[in-house]
Amino acid sequence: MMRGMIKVSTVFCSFLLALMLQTWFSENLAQGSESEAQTPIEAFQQKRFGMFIHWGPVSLRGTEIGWSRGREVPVEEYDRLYTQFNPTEFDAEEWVRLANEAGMKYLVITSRHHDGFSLWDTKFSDYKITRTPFGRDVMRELRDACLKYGIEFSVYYSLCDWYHPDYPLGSPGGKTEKPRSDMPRYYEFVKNQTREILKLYGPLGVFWFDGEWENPWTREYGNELYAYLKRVQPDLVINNRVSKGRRGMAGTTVDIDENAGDFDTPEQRIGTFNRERPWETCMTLGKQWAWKPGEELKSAQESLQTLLRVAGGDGNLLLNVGPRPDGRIDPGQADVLLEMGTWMGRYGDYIYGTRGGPFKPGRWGASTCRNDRIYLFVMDWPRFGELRLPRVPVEIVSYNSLSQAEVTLRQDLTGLYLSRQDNQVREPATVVELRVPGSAFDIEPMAVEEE
Ligand code: JFZ
Repeated sequence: MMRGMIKVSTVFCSFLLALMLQTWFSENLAQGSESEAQTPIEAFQQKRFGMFIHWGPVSLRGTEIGWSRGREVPVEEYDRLYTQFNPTEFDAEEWVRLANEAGMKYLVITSRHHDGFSLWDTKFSDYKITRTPFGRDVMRELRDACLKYGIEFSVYYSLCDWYHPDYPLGSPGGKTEKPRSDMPRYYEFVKNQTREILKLYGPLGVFWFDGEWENPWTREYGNELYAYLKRVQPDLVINNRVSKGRRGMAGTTVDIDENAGDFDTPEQRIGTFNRERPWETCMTLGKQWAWKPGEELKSAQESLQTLLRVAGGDGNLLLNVGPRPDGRIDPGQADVLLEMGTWMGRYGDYIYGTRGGPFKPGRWGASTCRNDRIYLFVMDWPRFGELRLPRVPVEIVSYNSLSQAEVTLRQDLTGLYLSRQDNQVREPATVVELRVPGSAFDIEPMAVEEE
């Protein structure tokens, strides 16, 4: 039966009543199973969309954080930038309001990147934000703003440090060796700083580690740090870059039983469909993580389609902004996020708290599901005729278009066929809701054949 009932008989009425009762039970009883988070990692997954922030004194030069030290910017000059760093326009609430208006549910700030500069008032280093002309504890202000606006505060922390004398490797890019390093003492520094962050600014949502790929950092250090921090904050979520399992930019985890980490971290790409292992794509709006003047940015439509394909793969999207040296987020970056937020304000409910699938993402689009609903996000209609989706082993009870586009769905033994009444393209997607009997999540995920 598709939308609208054509004729009604007594038998059909009783069937309809039974179906309505089943739907009511499936909606209410299943509610707890899919929309209330049972564990910290499930709560993380349900957020689906977060703001990444890469910021530091390097924004004065507009070059890449960490990586430009000893390349575009001589080491001595890079390390003196903090003496001029005075972002007087910084307003933590403005940043957090932007995240909120974009539809982002968590925020990850670079507390200390590969350049060793700390964005908080750490007692374990003098190379920090409170020793700049600005003098304020940025992380304290961001955390407080996140609490005020209901955005979960999380922290990026680099395990490599090309500035710190005890860390064996230096700039450019870890390609040099320091004369008198002391890795055991550096590891104690890392434990002290990470514990300090949890004590001063916790509880955190996520400790987002990075910089683990270099030789001085070992699996033993990573696995011990993971266990240590989980003892300090048991419900903390930690990514797979704390240990040595992360496989390059793909961000998946090798030897998952040997390498600590709660989720995979594909970078600058949409991760592969995976419901068994939590994952999060991190991505820049331009090409550079830290602010770069005049950089070309991805559009809101492209970024939304990335979010839909990531959520459709059962992943999260951590989308990055690089604030300016004066403390403001570039209006160009803010505009993209605000345009995303307008769409998310209307359709976000079909992304937050859903699971990916059952139709796997592709050029065609993506799908999410929750309880007895499947949400289709059609991004690429066939030039002629209908969009064919694989056959599902249940009868679609009803469907309706959640966008303005008028769509028609028919089902037969060969699959689901979706057509639209007009050729109007709806950016970033035409959204269609399907209702199925029972749990949509239980439908076996299927790939969609692309033309
Ligand atoms: C890392 C950082 O280097 C980068 O600056 C940014 O913070 C990003 C989120 O994380 O990027 C890397 C580093 C190493 C690899 C991939 C991405 N690697 O070894 O494949």
